[in-house]
Amino acid sequence: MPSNKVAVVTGASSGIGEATARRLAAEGFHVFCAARRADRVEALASEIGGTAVRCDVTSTEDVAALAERVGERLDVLVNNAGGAVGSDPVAQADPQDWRAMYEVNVIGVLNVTKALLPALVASGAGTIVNVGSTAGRIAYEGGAGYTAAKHGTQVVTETLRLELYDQPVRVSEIAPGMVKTEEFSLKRFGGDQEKYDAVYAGVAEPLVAEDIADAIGWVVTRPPHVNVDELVIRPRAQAAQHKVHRVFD
Ligand code: 8X3
Repeated sequence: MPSNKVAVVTGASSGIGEATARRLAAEGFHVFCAARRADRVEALASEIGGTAVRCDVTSTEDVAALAERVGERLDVLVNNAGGAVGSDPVAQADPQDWRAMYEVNVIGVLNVTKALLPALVASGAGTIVNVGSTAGRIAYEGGAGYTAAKHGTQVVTETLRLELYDQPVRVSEIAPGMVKTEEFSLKRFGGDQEKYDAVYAGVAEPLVAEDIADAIGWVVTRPPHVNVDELVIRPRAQAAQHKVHRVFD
């Protein structure tokens, strides 16, 4: 179990980010829990003995303040903040939705990585884990804005690994498929509960946030010479994006 190690998790106010912050704290990390919603990360940080930082990853000022709080040394960065906005086909899609998705899923990763890279290098064995998606591997109807953004997350991750090949920093991507969290699909569908329910309908066991946190915990606790490039993780019921086993009584 690592000791005196420090991690940053963005988007830590709920879902995969929150579960990852808990998991890394259980692994012995001091976790900086970063998110826009200060009240939620404050509650989480006090529970796990971490530090809460109010941070919108699309704001360079917020990210600079995060880097300032973290200081000179950082062991693990989990770029988890991200998400989907809307599910319109290309013919009807709103460019504002697409810009918002690119901002958080790609520019957000850029902002936070740039700001924290010196501290990761200074640790002598840093790890960056970017939370991508199976949406960064495939295409599906109504998903172009999100899949384009998550393909971006994937390519940025790959590029970073090439650029840091001679640095003491590992770069990994976790690409989850169907994960049932309280907010992801609800936000995507603008709070439409029926559409949210339809995503998971008849799927007895979708992944949960803890399943992804478990994978991230494993990736970052491998010996420093082991770089897990990428993990694609789906529930057993989802053989492929469109191939989901649903059972209705
Ligand atoms: C979430 C996976 O299937 O909603 O990143 O695109 S999916």
